[in-house]
Amino acid sequence: MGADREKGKSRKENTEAEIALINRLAESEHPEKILESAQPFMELMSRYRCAMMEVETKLRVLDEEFSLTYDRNPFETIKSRLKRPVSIIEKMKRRGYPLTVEEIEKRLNDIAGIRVICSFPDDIYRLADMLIRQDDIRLVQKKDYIVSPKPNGYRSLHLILEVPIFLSDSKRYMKVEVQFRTIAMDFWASLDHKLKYKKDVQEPERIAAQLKECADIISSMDERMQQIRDQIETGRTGDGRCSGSGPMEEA
Ligand code: 0O2
Repeated sequence: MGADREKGKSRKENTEAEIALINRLAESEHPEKILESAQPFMELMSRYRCAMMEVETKLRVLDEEFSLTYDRNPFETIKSRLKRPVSIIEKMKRRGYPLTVEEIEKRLNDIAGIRVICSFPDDIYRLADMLIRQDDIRLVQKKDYIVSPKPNGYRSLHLILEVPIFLSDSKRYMKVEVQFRTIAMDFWASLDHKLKYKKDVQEPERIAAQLKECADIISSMDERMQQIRDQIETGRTGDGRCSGSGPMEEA
């Protein structure tokens, strides 16, 4: 009974603290500084960091095994990042969601982000499939911008995954966004990103049109490079026939 009263009291104090925090955030010129110092927010970010480490380790384990099976590494690099508090606040505000730790966790899929850069498009799908098939991973969403590129030419495979993290007294599923791209797609996306964030660009429409053209070139180049790699690995000719005689089996 006394414990219940205590629990009720601390819940009330939590709510009051949350309201006070939201008010301070709304009034402050640097809300990210306040959010950074808030304990529940810090705990949330720490859980995302753990989830990111989990997925990154899974990818590195797959890399190890893949390189033995296929005699090459499925990816060139992995980059991990936690979304900055200021970007979290901006995205929540832009979408009109309340600024609470619970809402942040519920609404945003990309706080923990991993970018996997592969050499060839088929390695992207092979790696993504191997990851999704793991029985502790839940696939929340798959956006295939390689099969269906964005109108500006953006191409990547995006997965939203949930991965369990084991804390001292509980197990929590946390969301991690994994973006898979080829080196060429990544090269394109970084230039496109500059266009998005640079304010004083002259003739942005013309630049966007040039970027779209480059995206198409990159797409056929990725395909061509993959075909050449297949020819090197299997001894096929460029027109899809084996370099030896006899009928050709389909890839
Ligand atoms: P940053 O700075 O890279 O983090 P959702 O997150 O699922 O609620 P959203 O944001 O529409 O909805 O998801 P989507 O379309 O999957 O895109 C998320 C991320 O993909 C972006 O994150 C970019 O990293 C990347 N992306 C998507 N479209 C483009 C594009 O046209 N060009 C480039 N360069 N990157 C793109 P952020 O938060 O926008 O940016």
